[in-house]
Amino acid sequence: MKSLTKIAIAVGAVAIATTALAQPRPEQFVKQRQSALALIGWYFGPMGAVAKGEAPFNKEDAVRRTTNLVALSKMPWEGFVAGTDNVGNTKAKPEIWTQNAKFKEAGAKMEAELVKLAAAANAGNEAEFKKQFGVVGGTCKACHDDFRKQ
Ligand code: ASC
Repeated sequence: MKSLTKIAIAVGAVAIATTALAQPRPEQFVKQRQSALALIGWYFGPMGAVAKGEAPFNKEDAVRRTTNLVALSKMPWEGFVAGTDNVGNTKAKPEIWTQNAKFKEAGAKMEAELVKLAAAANAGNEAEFKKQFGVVGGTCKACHDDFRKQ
């Protein structure tokens, strides 16, 4: 095979692969958002014991968790693409798309409150951290109440 032909085939293969990456299947969007939200629960949940005074405040752990959470909180939203409200085992309510501005606002609220939680952790401010944990939990709950099937 001529090398020019080989190059042409290689370029074509890369183009096909890129197209596949750019257009995930509906189930992959569901998996993306569920994975991000599961990780958010993983890093957030155990701090509840600290907020309740059942476990000691550990600055290093709080910083590690909230640093991860600030990054993770930006991720679920791109998985909520239109047409994925009835795919697989999703609990997404149709309101996510029919009231999309409200949904986006709820997500942005969680992101903003997590930034404040991370700031309290970085400052080693235990009292503020415990208070702000409750505020963040409230943003989780508010969005679940409105946009997640039980
Ligand atoms: C969590 C978790 C949620 C929220 C929610 C807050 O740790 O997994 O879904 O907090 O329970 O009300």
